[in-house]
Amino acid sequence: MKKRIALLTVVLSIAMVVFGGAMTAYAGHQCSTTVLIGDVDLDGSIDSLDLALLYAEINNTQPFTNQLQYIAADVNYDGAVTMLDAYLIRDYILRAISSFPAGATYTVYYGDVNGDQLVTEEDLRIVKDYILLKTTLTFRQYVAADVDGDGLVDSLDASYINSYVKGKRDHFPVCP
Ligand SMILES: [Ca+2]
Ligand SMILES: [Ca+2]
Ligand SMILES: [Ca+2]
Repeated sequence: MKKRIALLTVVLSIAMVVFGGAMTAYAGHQCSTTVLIGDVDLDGSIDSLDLALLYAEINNTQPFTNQLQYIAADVNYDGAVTMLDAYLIRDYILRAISSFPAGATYTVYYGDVNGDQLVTEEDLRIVKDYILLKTTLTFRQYVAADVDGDGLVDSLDASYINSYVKGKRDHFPVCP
């Protein structure tokens, strides 16, 4: 029995070193947030409330207040929030389908605008181009670029990303 406990302790210690190391590397890497696809009100479950909010957005009676809602609502992953998404969420609630074309979740890596899961000069360039009206951002890029989480992508975000790329900061204001 004692041997077993000793063995368990060793295994747990190894696991802690391995996972602890991975978590440290991850935290130093960058922060992220994961959205449940179909969960339009971002409350963690997919139900008729999500469908109601989606209809309100499509009909322009009550536009989304959080950019993450667009990511959650675009369940067919075509880059737009339309009735096609509403039909799929309805079918999901009715259990006619069990998954979405966009998958189960989507993870936003803050500062990573080009989607390579790194924050580099390339991301900074895209954000600067957006500020100068030289390019547009998809809503997935928009959320990633808003590194201070104020709902806008502006020169403040660019300066945070610049500091991050230059190694002068190791996290963004939006990170927990
Ligand atoms: Ca929900
Ligand atoms: Ca869509
Ligand atoms: Ca911002």
